Amino acid sequence: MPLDNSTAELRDDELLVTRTFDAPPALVFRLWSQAQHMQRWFGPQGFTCTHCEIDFRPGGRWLACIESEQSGPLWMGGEFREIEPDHRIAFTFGDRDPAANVHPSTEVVVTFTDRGGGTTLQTFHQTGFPTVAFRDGHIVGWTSAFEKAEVYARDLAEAATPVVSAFRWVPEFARGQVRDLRVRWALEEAGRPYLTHLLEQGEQAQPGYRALQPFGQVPAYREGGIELFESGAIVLHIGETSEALMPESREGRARAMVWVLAALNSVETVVQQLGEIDAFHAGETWAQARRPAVVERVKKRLAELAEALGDKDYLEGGFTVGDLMMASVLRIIDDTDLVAGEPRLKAYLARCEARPAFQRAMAAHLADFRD
Ligand SMILES: N[C@@H](CCC(=O)N[C@@H](CS)C(=O)NCC(=O)O)C(=O)O
Repeated sequence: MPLDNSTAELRDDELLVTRTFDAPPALVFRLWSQAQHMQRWFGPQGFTCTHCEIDFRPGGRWLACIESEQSGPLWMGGEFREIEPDHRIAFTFGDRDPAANVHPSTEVVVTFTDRGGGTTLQTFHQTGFPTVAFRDGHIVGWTSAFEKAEVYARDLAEAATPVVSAFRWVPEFARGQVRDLRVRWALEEAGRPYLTHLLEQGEQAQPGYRALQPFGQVPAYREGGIELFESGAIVLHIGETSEALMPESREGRARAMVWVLAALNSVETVVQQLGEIDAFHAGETWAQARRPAVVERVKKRLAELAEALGDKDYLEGGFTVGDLMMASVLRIIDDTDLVAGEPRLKAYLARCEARPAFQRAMAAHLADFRD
C-alpha cells in the first residue's frame, strides 16, 4: 500500500502518515469514531488495545489503553475538537497521566478522502512533539497500527458489513431497552463486526429512512443488497449464518425459530402492555385501573414460560436465537419484580445477560447515545 511517512518537508515537531485503505470513507471513518472498531487496530503490532472509550462529539473525550507483554498498560486519551462525518476528525492526544511522558500532548487531524472504487486515502497529521525522537517514535507506532487498521478495514468491507440503525438519543429510562440491542447482541454472538447508522432527531420521519423502515422505528438493517426491518426478522436472518444462534439440524433450527416467535407473539405482546403502562402512563387513572389485570396476565405467561424452561439452562438446552429474543423481551419488565417471582426465569435471564456477547452489545448500545 502506498505509504508516505517522510519527514523531509515537515517541521521537527510534526509528522504526516498517509495510507490508502481498500474500504469506503464511511467505513474508515468509523475505525476512529466507534470504540468497538478502534479497539481492533489501535496500537502497534504486538500491542492489544485493552480499553477504549469514545464520546464522539466536539468536546467529548476519548480514552484508550494499549498493552504488550513487555510494556504493561499504556493509557492515553484526549478530546475531540472538530468532527466532519466521514471526512475529518481533529482531536488532542496525550498521556492520561501527563507525568507518564510516553505520549506528549499533541494535536491530531485525520482526513478521509474518497479515492473511488471503495478506497480511501487517510491522512494523519500530528503536531506539537517536544523532540524529534518523540516524533520519530510515533511515526513507527502509527505506521504499524495503520497496517492493522488496513487489514481490519478490508475484512469489514469484504464481509458486506451489516449496518444497524439506532437512535443517537433516547431518554435515560429507555437506554438499554431500545431494540437495536437485540440485533447488536445477535451480531456479537455470531462474531460479526457491524456498523451503526445513528438516527438524528427527526430522521426517522424522512422518506429515505421510511423506505428502509416503513414505521420509522429502529432497528433497520442493511447487509450488502439486503434491507430488513423488525428485530425478529433481523435476528433470524443473522441466525441463519451462525451456529452460535441456530443449531445445524433442521429440527433444531425450527425449534429456535419457534421460540423467537413465541417471545414476540406470546410474551412480548403481554409484557409490552405493562412496560408501556409503567413507562408512559404511570400516573393516569385508566392505567392504575388496568394495571392489576395486566400484571396477572404477565404472571400467568411467566409461570408458563418457567414451566417450559424447566431445569434447562436455555429453552432448547443450548443457547439459540430464541433465548436471545426471549431474554430481550423479559428485560422489558426488569424494573418490576415479576421475573424475579419465577426463580428459574430470574436465573435464566441472568445467564443470558452474563453472556460476553450480550455485555459487548450493551456496552456499544449505551456508548452510542449522545446527550
Ligand atoms: N416490532 C418492531 C418494534 C420496533 C420498535 O418498537 N422500536 C422502537 C424502539 S425500541 C421505536 O423505534 N420507537 C419509536 C417509534 O415507534 O416511533 C421490532 O421489533 O423491530
